[in-house]
Amino acid sequence: MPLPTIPFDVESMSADESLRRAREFHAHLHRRRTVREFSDRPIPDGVLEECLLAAGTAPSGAHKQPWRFIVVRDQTVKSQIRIAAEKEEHDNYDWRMSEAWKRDLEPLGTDEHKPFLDIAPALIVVMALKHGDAGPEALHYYVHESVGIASGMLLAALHTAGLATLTHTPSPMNFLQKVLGRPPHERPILLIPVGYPAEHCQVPDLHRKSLGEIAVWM
Ligand code: IYR
Repeated sequence: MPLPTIPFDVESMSADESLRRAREFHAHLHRRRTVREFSDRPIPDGVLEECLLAAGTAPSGAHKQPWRFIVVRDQTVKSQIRIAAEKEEHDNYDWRMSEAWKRDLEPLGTDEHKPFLDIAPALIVVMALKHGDAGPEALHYYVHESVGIASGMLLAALHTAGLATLTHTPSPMNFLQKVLGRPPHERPILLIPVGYPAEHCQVPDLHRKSLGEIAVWM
């Protein structure tokens, strides 16, 4: 049975206004950077809640909303995550990653040490739900695509609220399920430390691809 419908509440604007907003949004997102040095300054009440609700507006396959966001603020749990992540990352940097991969990471200056997992006031673990909470019969569709879109919207929302993020991907990530005591149909996809950058935080001088490189017009 199709759902009842409601009028679509689109914001109408002039061509000038449209261009102005598009430019402003681009400039705003262009300032987002992955930050690896965090301060322990707390996040104001309510901000994470709103950003998660914003992420939850993402489109998803058959509107199944196949995501769950685990927000870790407890210092003991954060430390457990750091210890487990550093163990995996030690193996990654030691023997799991190819020489070419490590060369590609060199400009970013990453290594197996992850102090930000202790220091950032919150870690958001993005979970993909393989199926619904009701069981394997509650099918989900396009789970990775849906969760990827929601994660992008979450990063944009957090940036808009003046927060810094790090899209961290310790691999393999199954230790998170165990540390967090989550059920097997929740698969960790991303670990996002959130907070404020450390004083004098530096980021690599990256360059983003030009429009000519990222878009093809037909
Ligand atoms: N997960 C490792 C390695 C790593 C991989 C990629 I691809 C990056 O863009 C950055 C790091 C780590 O977090 O150190």
